[in-house]
Amino acid sequence: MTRAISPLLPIVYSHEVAAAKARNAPIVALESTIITHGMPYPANVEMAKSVEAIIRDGGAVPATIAVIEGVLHIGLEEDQLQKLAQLEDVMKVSRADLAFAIAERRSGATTVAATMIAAARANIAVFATGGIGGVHRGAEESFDISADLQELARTRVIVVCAGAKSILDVPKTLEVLETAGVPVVTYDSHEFPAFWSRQSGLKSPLTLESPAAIANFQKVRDQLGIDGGMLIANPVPEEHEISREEMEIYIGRALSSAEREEISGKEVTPFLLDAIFQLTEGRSLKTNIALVENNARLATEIAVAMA
Ligand code: PSU
Ligand code: MN
Repeated sequence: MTRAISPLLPIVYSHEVAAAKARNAPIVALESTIITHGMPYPANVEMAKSVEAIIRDGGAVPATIAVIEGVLHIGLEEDQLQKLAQLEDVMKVSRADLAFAIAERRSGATTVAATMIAAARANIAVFATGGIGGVHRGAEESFDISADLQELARTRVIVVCAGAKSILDVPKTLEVLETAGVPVVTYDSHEFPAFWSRQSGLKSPLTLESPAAIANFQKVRDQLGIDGGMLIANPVPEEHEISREEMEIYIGRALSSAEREEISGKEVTPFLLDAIFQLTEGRSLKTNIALVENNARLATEIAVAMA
């Protein structure tokens, strides 16, 4: 149930996104939490710029989404992107707090869930990111399940990711997606990927082998009147992957420090990512950047195929 955007909502399109909308050109949405909470400066802004360039090269227009001083931005100008990447106290904004950030004139970086809401309101059908949030290990105690999963169930956006990070409980994450009726499609592989690694040991619920097939699948969902999003899992390119066995060691250590330091709620994901960055001496970050770039490429091909 998408309500029309109120003309009073403070929303601003970047110049290139406004032009793309006017000529009905393909657009790919991008989140901003990955910039502010997922990677250190200046690697974060370099990643954001290279991902935008990849989307332009593929014949679509990038729309990085963020809230800046209470205004919802669909697409950022370069100076805005530079500034956002260096902000210290930017909120991490999900479904629960997107409206809060706007109402209170705050600046907020959008998670997968909040980016999907904004993209759907702006009629953008495809969104590229790194990894989605999911069911955390130990969720049976902590109840820590990302709002990203519910958003995938309700909001019609195709989210291209590299699978679920193995800091999560990946089998439980797939179970919740199945319960919510979210198609999980792995691109060109029968195994669901685990972000830094191509392998998770889990079979992918669905597999498709071309952007055209993904676009066609979405078309049939639309014809059936099935709303909600879908998740495309795109395995990290082999030359950039860190094996599952090796990652397990770092993840175990990162999870122990999180427990020791009593990290909870929204801080969990950024804390673990940073701990793993330290433990791998920066290799995890290189892999993270490579997989986001790879996802931007595929998302662009899907957006072009849908146009
Ligand atoms: N995975 C990453 N980097 C990130 C995130 C996930 O590798 O920055 C962010 C995304 O924005 C995702 C959010 O939507 O973390 C999930 O957070 P939570 O588990 O608190 O919902
Ligand atoms: Mn959480």
